[in-house]
Amino acid sequence: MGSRFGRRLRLPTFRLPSPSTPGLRPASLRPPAFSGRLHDARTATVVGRWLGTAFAVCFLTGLVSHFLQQPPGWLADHLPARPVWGYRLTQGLHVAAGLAAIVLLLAKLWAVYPRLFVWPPVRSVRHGLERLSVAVLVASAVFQVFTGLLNIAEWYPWPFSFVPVHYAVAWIAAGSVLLHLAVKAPDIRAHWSRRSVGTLALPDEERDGPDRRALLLGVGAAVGAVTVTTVGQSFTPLASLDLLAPRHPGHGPQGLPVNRTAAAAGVTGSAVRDWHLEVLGPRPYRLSLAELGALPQAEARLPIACVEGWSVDARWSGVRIRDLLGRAGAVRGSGLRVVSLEVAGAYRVMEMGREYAEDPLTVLALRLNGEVLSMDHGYPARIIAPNRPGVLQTKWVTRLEVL
Ligand SMILES: Nc1nc2c(c(=O)[nH]1)N[C@H]1C(S)=C(S)[C@@H](COP(=O)(O)O)O[C@H]1N2
Ligand SMILES: [Mo]
Repeated sequence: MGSRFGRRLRLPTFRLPSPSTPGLRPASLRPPAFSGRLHDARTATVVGRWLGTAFAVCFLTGLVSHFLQQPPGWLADHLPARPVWGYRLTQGLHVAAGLAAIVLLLAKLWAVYPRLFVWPPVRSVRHGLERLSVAVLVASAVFQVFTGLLNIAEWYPWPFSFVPVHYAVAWIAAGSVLLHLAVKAPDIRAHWSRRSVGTLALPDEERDGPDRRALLLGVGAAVGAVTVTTVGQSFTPLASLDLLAPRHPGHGPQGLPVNRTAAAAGVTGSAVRDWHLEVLGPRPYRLSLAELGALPQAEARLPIACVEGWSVDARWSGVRIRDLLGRAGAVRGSGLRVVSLEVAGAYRVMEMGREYAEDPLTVLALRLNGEVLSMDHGYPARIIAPNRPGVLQTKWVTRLEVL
């Protein structure tokens, strides 16, 4: 025990290359050689398991978000409007898993970094390819968590458009994770469990010990701290602990956050003064705000669930979309295009498949939590639909077109 204790506390030792070390490397480039358990394959496997799980959650929920936002034609009419909180859950998980992945990725890189600097850098074609795949894996993983983090802070210090690039690199990351798992399968199998046959056969110093348990506990605590201080942005019961997330579910006009304000969207008081809703279909018509308000009003308790991870429930009331479409002579099962007053912007025009258009909870909302919508929440009228990304909950609606 005494000798183990001693080894555990030993600082990283700087070993001179032994005669068997292949190739001599300039001393200035020589990395430390570690003799503890923190940089071995078992640590890499345990942290890798958590990181892999977080990445898998990010990838799958990211796909859900992608297909809800940009469905291919054959899918658009089959996207489900239930459960109403579906997107709130998947996107909340996407951002929470992405934030946890930052901590896990740093821990994983720290655990394996001595291997990233092996000398000589390439020993054979096979070794070269393996290292190339690790380079792609590290670059794409770092890119995804970095761009994702900056996106939730709405900071875009890059020349490309976030959504398509984040989506494309997700496939590169997923491919390189699978390749990495295949290449490392023997190591992963050997170190999967503390009781793995492979592990028992390892030298004493590679087995689990208090140092590794302390490291893993620390990483787990850091993940827990990041999660608990941010997840309240979408998981309302923990809203009071939401100290680090960019958004707080209760902060904003009418108790609801705003991403794009009316001012930012160029929607001014004069633009909405003589507002009319135009509905285009077999029997087109126009309604003033007063006429719209005089139609039968429906109420829906639905969340705004932003792609950036924040989400919050609210009580919306207005006219059912299916009633407005029926009045225009739309046949059952028609889709819908929605156009905003906003002059320019990626979310000025939105299309909605039939499951949403027919849903009794899909409403052209005039009121939020009992009050007339504020300008920032889309006055005079905005879309609210169940199980939809926030970006598709179009504000300042001026025209509906039956498709
Ligand atoms: N016309 C228009 N509608 C829009 C947006 C926009 O930029 N333009 N932003 C969307 C986004 S990203 C979100 S999350 C929701 C937020 O709604 P809120 O501002 O009322 O909370 O509005 C959506 N509606
Ligand atoms: Mo959003």
